[in-house]
Amino acid sequence: EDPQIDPKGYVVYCPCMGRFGNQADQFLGALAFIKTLDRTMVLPPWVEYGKPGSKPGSSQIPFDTYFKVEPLTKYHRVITMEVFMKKLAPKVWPLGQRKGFCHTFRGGDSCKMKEGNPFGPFWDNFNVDFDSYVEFGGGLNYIPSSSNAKKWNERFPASEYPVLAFGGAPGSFPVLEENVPLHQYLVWSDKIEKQASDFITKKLPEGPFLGVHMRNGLDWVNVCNNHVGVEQNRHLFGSPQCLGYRFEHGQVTKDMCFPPDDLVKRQIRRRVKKMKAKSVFVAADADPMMMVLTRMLEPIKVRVLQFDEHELHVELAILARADHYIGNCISTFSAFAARERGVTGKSTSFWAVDEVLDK
Ligand code: GFB
Repeated sequence: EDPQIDPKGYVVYCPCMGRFGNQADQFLGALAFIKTLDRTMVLPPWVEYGKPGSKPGSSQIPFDTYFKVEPLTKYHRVITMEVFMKKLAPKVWPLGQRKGFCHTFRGGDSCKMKEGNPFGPFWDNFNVDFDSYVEFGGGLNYIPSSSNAKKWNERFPASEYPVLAFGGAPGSFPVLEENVPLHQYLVWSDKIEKQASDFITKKLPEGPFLGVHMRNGLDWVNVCNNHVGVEQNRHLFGSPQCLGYRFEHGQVTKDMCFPPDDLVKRQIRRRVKKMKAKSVFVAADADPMMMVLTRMLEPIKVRVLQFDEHELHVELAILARADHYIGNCISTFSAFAARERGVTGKSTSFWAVDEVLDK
């Protein structure tokens, strides 16, 4: 059955900045903003880069590959981009009438929404070309407030502008404090959930398990070397999650960003003892320190495991279910699992800030 047309209009956008953790942070902001506009949110595919066997540039993975659509409808009206393009675009966003919106034109009268990667491949995936562009300028922004929404709707009424298309997510980065609880509407798809629970029941020994996330690849080393300690009271990616949005718990440190091996070992050992863990589940972008950790924990009969397929969504779903979790405060990837745990009141701490949030 074809979906009904929403007379209040739609918002579509490309999650064109960052990888999964960044896109998820901005997703929550976009969801909140689009709700204030009272338009239907078109759920964009996730943009992925450089997976083995995938096409060069970037790939667009349908939203519902990883998350259920239905729980989001409890918060607001949503539709996947695949369904929107197939069933509704021919009526509400026909060829010849596709306008792209941006804050400021980039040369002439264009938002250049298809220039470069992932921009071009994203819209091409849905055969979208923009016929004209609209500059919304200084008075309007993506803050999810009713006063801002009123200005948007006065300037761009749905009757005249049924679809607002943005070149990037209309949401803050990192996620605003008041939008963090929206994470409750992000529920893993059955496929991801099953892989996570199968791993937990089949691979992890019975008893409590500690989940840890390590961010130690080269890109990250560069972030920590070049951006930590540059300025006081400056957040770095996900850092509000442990420092507090107003730096209630201090400043970003090098150890928080890139904890030395000794610190990682100490923090894991202490936590394992405290919670009487039977196993430690490690997710890492680069080096999961398997040998070092196994050597340390084998004598006390604690197993160290990772998810061999190295599939980030399954790893996040496992981390979310751990009895305790240690994440990297700066990483928005770490933040995803921390938010999900927050929804169910599960405890989280962070490398080198264990003391602060050690509940
Ligand atoms: O998710 P993300 O935006 O979080 O980017 P950060 C990190 C990416 O690294 C993930 C991979 O999307 C994954 O592709 N990755 C990280 C992992 N940890 C794991 C893991 O445990 N398992 C697996 N399978 N993959 C920031 C970016 O990363 O890094 C910034 O958001 C910037 O935009 C900076 O690029 C260098 O916030 O951690």
